Amino acid sequence: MKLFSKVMSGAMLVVSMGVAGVASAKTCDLSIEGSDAMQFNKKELDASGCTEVKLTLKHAGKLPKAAMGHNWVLSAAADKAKIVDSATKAGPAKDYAPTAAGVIAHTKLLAGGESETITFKTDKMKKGGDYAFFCTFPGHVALMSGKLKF
Ligand SMILES: [Cu+2]
Repeated sequence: MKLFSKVMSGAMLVVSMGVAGVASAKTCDLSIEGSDAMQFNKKELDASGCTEVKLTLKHAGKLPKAAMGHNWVLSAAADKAKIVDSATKAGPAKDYAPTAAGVIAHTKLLAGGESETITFKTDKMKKGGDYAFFCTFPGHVALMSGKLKF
């Protein structure tokens, strides 16, 4: 009887884990704005438990891209510096695109009044990992940087 109940509880555990795996597929809508004052309106975004993220970046300002362009780039915090460096090297002709390895997702560079929505999967991200989002327009990362909880 004891063995039977052990087998049964083991089987039920497997079944409930399978159900949880299906039930946990979740797309999350996140949004953030950049401003003419070189700021994001959020310091933290929460993607905990999201298998897919739909992120909208809105440039709420009015300035042109060449003066105050903003993008939204996501990476492990440890990769941030080299990604910002790669974007600076890409230069204005390539809209300071973040080209280094380690970019998990990114929008294009937006001018005032523009917005873009991107969708990305989180399957390669680690729960509890240290993830950063930032803008790679030269000089912006110091102010335009935040944490993505996962
Ligand atoms: Cu910016």
